[in-house]
Amino acid sequence: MEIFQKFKEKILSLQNPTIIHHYDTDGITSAAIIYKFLLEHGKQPEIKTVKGINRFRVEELKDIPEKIILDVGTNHIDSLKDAIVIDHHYPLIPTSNPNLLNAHLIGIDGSKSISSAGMASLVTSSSYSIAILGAIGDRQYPFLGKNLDLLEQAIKDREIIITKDLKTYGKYKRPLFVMLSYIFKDFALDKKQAIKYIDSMNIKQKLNGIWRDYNSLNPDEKRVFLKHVLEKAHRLGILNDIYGEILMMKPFYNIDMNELSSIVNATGRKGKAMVGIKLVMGEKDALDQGINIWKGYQRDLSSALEYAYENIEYRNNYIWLDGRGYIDSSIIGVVTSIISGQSSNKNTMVGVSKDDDILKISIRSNIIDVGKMIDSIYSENRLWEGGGHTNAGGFTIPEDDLDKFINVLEMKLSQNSFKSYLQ
Ligand SMILES: [Mn+2]
Repeated sequence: MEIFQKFKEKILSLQNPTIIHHYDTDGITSAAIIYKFLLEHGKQPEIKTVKGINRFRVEELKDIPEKIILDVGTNHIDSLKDAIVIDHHYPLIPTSNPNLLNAHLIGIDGSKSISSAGMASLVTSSSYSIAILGAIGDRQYPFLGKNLDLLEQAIKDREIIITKDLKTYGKYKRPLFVMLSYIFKDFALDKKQAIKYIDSMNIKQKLNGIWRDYNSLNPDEKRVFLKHVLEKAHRLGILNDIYGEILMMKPFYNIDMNELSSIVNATGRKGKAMVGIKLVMGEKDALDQGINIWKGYQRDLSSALEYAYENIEYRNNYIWLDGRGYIDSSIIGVVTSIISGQSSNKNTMVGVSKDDDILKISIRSNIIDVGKMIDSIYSENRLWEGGGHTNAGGFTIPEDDLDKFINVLEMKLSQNSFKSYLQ
């Protein structure tokens, strides 16, 4: 489309651009695509990573000259002075700013069929595999529409290969028993059982004192190992969850793209997005750094979950988690998702965390349409910025407004009202 060419020219016309990007996988992959493209055209772009843009953050960003904003910014473009925004989030406010390239405004469904990384790859006509990694990060599968076109292009260019294998985490650089603890609950609770189980297959678990990983097994060992693991998974009814089609991208043919996406996501959330950017640009050294960051992120996540389990409150129509001061705003969303998803009952869960005096509120539900309820609250109070989809969404509000916010939320969730937001 002509519009992508127009934005290609726009970003190439900048002298010393600053790339401002969202800190998740899609934001990082978008940044990598634009960064790589600008480097190839002799520019030296700066990079700035943000957790999000809300009206409190606009002030610190608006005076940066020659901004290219990726995977955030649609709703603030008019206050961001000449910023070029490439995004796929649904615009909450009507705008006809010529510097906004938003999927929804050019007839592409940005929630399902393209990520910001996909938009960036169409602008630069490059990096189709990185675009797919962005879509995986935003959980846009099965691939539809533009994502499917990008995947086909990446396969044609031999940037992505598809094969069948374990879909689990930890095939690269994690001991076999650790990898199995991600698959089987009994092994998660008792790692010694996992070690015994692998011993029973006559597979050597250490080489020169170092634990071996799945990728280092020879074909015979792999066959034996898979036979046992797949049988166990079949007995437990989780075979399709752990085995099937996987995607791998150049030059990381020993790690699947789902896992790569988790690693990249962790780099951003731990304040090391540059490692993620170098990683998706294909620097092999960055992979080991990324894995170490991912391990640290997993530790943060388990201590946040521990805190959450001890502190959740079952209120009338929802589960409440106040993580202020204990759970980082980069983690509250995933913690809320995990706890809400683990409950066998239908539930709505609300988690809150704090950045300075701004609160991040995460809402998850399998009863009400979260996006619909958020839109309704936002339409009544434009100072509480929010957005979401059917099952997940959230708000950014000033801390002083918390009591008022809870009142509004409880009213929306009350017996009389919540029927209008059913999924
Ligand atoms: Mn995105």
